[in-house]
Amino acid sequence: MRILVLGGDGYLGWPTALHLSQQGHDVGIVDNLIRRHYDEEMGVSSVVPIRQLQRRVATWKEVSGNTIEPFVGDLNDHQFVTRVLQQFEPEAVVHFAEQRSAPYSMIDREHAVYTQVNNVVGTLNLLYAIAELNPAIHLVKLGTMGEYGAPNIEIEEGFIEVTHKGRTDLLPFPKQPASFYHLSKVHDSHNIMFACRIWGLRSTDLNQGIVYGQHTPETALHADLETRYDYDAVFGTVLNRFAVQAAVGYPLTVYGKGGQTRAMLDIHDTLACVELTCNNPPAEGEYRVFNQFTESHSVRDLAERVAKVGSGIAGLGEVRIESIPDPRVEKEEHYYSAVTTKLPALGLQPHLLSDETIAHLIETAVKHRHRVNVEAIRPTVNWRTTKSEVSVSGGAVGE
Ligand code: NAD
Ligand code: USQ
Repeated sequence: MRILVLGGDGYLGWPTALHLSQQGHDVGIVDNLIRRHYDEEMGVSSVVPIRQLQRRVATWKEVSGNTIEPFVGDLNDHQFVTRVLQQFEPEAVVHFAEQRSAPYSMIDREHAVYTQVNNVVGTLNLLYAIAELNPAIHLVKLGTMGEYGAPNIEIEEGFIEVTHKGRTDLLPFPKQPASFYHLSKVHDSHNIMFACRIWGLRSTDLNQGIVYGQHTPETALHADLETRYDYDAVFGTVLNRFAVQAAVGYPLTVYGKGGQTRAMLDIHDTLACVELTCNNPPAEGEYRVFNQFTESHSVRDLAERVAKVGSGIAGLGEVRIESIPDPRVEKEEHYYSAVTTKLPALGLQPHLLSDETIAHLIETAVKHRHRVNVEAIRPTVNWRTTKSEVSVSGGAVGE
């Protein structure tokens, strides 16, 4: 299949592109490299050094014999989007290319506006280009479990049957997102569903949980193929952050009571879910939602797992946990249960969180711990204010 991976220079897009290429698909990458500039803006960088896109692609050709075609440009530039689709002629477009940090979107007005414009307009440009050039293209869109929030009822897979005043309908599951970033995903979902309805497009919205892990079979083949590993308070996600904190002797930063429970998955399963989805496209006009996660954990449980594993690693000493005031506005103790049946039905074999995976993450961070800026660990973005002070110096766009 010819598959275009948008956001293919990012944490998930790069290993997904490698995986699809390794499986024999013809892969192209689109990215405007903005993620590397957020690092400069925030004064941080990935714990594991990442190479420039051209070098990554050249090394992949040397290692695998496969070509990945890179297109550098912005999805907000609709002429660029049209040109790339015309040139590459994809059968599937996997869309990872958005600003994906909740704290980044909550820094101030400018960052909220940037996030929503970047994400919503980029996706709209893509929908128009697909409708005009080839409506048969399968749009595989990365959404997020956070679109649903944490309701006090079970979260269904995209839709819920509602009976109201004696009448019944299947309706989109209610959305209660917890940041302007998560809201951008909700807006995207509505736009995609509408485009499928009016133009007969076909799309799968992958409502993905929080991803953890850094190695995949393909990234492990060469140091130039490594993907990002973020630990800072703006772009680091919770389990990856805890692993780096354990590696540098920083007490694990549990926000508030730590009862926040989230759907999660190993990075290996992200790659498998995307491939299964590409291989099983929806019908013309169909808009599907798959809940893409394999397990749920509370933040406190994750911290306890990391502390236990970290404390057993020679040279790290006892890993401590610290409860710090929650910089976000969110429920700190709540019911959480979500359905996921569609990806397992297509054959997903989950990699559940193991002590080995946690140890591997910590050991990877130990190897590169000289690169960690401990100042970047403490959260600086506060949901309760309209303007937060964040670090603005240093950082590297890639090595
Ligand atoms: P990332 O920031 O590492 O990668 C996103 C990539 O998209 C970056 O390389 C960036 O330069 C590029 N990009 C952003 N805006 C663009 C634009 N306008 N034009 C072209 N390129 C653009 O993020 P990630 O962690 O790899 O996440 C990828 C996707 O998966 C995101 O949509 C995110 O919302 C979703 N997701 C991520 C996680 C997670 O835990 N990382 C969980 C659920 C969903
Ligand atoms: N948290 C802590 N301590 C930390 C960091 C986070 O307690 O040091 C808590 C947060 O308060 C939150 C939870 O952990 O309750 C998850 O935070 P996160 O930063 O790991 O994840 P989130 O902001 O939800 O965003 C990440 C990705 C985003 C993706 C989302 C999936 O950055 O792109 O959409 O996970 S989901 O959570 O399902 O929406």
